[in-house]
Amino acid sequence: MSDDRKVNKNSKNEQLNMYRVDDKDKKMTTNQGLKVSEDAFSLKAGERGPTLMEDFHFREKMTHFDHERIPERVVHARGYAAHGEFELYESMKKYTKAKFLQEPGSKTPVFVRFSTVAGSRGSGELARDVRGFATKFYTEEGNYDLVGNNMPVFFIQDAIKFPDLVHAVKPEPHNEIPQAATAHDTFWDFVANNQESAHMIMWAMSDRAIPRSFRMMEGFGVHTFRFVNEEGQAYFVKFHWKPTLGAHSVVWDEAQKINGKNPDFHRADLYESIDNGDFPEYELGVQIIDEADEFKFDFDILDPTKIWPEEEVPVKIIGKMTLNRNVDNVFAETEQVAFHPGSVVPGIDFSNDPLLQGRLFSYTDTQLFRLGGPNFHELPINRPVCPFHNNQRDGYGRQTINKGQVSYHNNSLAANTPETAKEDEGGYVHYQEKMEGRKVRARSNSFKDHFSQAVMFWNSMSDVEKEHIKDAFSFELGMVQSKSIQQQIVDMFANVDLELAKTIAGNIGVTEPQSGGSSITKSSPALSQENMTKKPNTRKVAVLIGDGFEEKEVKSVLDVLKSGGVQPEIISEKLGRLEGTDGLQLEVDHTFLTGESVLFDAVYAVGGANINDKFCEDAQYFINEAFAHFKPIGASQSGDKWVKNIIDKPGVITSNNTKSFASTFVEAIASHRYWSRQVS
Ligand code: HDE
Repeated sequence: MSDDRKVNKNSKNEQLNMYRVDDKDKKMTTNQGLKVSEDAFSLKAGERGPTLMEDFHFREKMTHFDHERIPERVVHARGYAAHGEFELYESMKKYTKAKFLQEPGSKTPVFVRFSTVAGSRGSGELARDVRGFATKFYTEEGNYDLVGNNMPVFFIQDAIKFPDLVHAVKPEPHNEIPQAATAHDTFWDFVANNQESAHMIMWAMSDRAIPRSFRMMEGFGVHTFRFVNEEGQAYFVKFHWKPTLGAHSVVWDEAQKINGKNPDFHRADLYESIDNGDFPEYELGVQIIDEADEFKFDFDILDPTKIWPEEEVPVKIIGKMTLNRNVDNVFAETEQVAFHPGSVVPGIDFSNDPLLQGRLFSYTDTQLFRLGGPNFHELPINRPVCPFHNNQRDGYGRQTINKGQVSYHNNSLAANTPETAKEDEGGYVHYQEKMEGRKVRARSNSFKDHFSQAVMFWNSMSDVEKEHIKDAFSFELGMVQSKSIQQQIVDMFANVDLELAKTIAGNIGVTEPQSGGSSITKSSPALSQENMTKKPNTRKVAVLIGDGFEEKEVKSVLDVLKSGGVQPEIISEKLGRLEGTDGLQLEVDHTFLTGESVLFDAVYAVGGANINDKFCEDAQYFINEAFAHFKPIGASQSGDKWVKNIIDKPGVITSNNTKSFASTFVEAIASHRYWSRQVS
């Protein structure tokens, strides 16, 4: 039998090349290949007469346009994606026979799509929401999809509730309000009536729901999966992505403003970073539990509303994914990509998590509708890099031209081929888990503790993260109309922390719960973003600068910023060039109209000898807003007039009062935010 499954490292890109078309410098043709002589005037009966049916070019152009849209994803509609590669650090041979996890140094092409969940395709990207983090590994054994989120737990424990959850979170059906938001009655009504959501709600109310960048968020497979090794031995496994830049967030006021100023903020950040060669990187981590230890924990390891605390089950880092290539065409790749948690390779298997089990049905079903038939695996972005052979035939949009007479199994006309593969030939064999039980519509008692880990999450937050959670609840419930729902939620979260519940009750004007709280003191430091890597790399600094700037000082600061990996962008009253004291010219990137403070990580206030009052006003506004969002602010000698009132506050640095100003400023930028302005 021929072995046509050998693939090379760049095969996905090479495969895509077969489909890439560059229309530049070409003659225009119809879809039948006929050269077109006129594209601006339809064919008419006389110059002022009616358009003729005969105009096949007009009809083809218009018909194609009329059919350009496909249904958006029912959830995760707003997304953005990039290509990259995964490199293995350490062999996982002991735990799994998956080929792409065997050889240290081996590389596998990947495609990753990030998304928000609730909003429609055109919604703002800074919504308070979960982020999808879906990865397709194009392995030589077929596609493996790790379809995860940026939060490690989920709202519900059984997939049968998913349509209810999604109906509740989507805009309310009678008026289609609000878009991309959980801050409304039906969502919170669902929460109050489905207390299993408590842990996930704590995550959704935390800073994790408003990430600074797709490049700065963790990813989680959420469910418990199985690794199976060559000997047939199985382990429970959870997957983690850890961004090398650390996980960071914006503040809520900023998120809302960014949605107005630049609703494409996250996609632009990803696109530009890859374009600039600042490739986003995420390390892959696995938590592994021996089968024998399945019942050793104080939670059920199959419950998707529970994490395995990293302090109890360490995350083993096994490789790194680098996103290094933007898509060529968003529709063809990002929109048409079809993920499925059931796309696995030998060595990776499922657990009985009832949420996962339901997903295994839903994803194919949704693709059939969204991509218009059963041949979506033939779309260039979805094709595995290894060949595929079976007896499936026909259907809308079929591209493969299957040769021969036989399209059934078993057969003798084609010597019973395509033939099934034995396990030692790479055939996928489901893990032979021993099963027993009665058919019941029920949930295990071991899934019924809904609050212990919500409390652990709360215990693990820093003071400022707790403040943000209180504010988030107060905002969300402040938008809810029903007093009864507000009260039910406050009472529900009294089970997590009494003071949290009382604060929310006070803010939204409902009765403070008198009892509640928890005796659980367990915490998991790994859950706080405050404890994560902080780096200056790729942070954007707004340089507020005008004509006649102090050249020597500015140039040396900009050099240090750049060598620290920081990206300064020049902001002034008008576009064009600015001139320094000794003739140095700087090109302006944005005016105060297009370059708002919420779009930057820090500000460097410079000014110049020839600025006007308007510049001063705009700069002051810019700096005040950055200060209110806890951002580092650096001021040059001439810029220090704008920081007079805040000069003694944390994270405000001037070249007048700091010796090694530039490097101190870079450190300040690395620290992300100066929360002590809020809590002190
Ligand atoms: Fe999904 N989910 N989901 N989901 N999900 C979809 O598939 C579904 C769940 C996730 O960028 C849909 O192609 C059910 C958990 C991501 O294309 C749909 C349940 C997690 C994406 C679907 C869940 C996810 C989706 C909509 C409850 C994290 C976007 C369009 C059991 C582990 C993938 C589509 C992309 C998309 C169903 C719960 C992640 C309808 C039934 C838990 C990242 O099939």
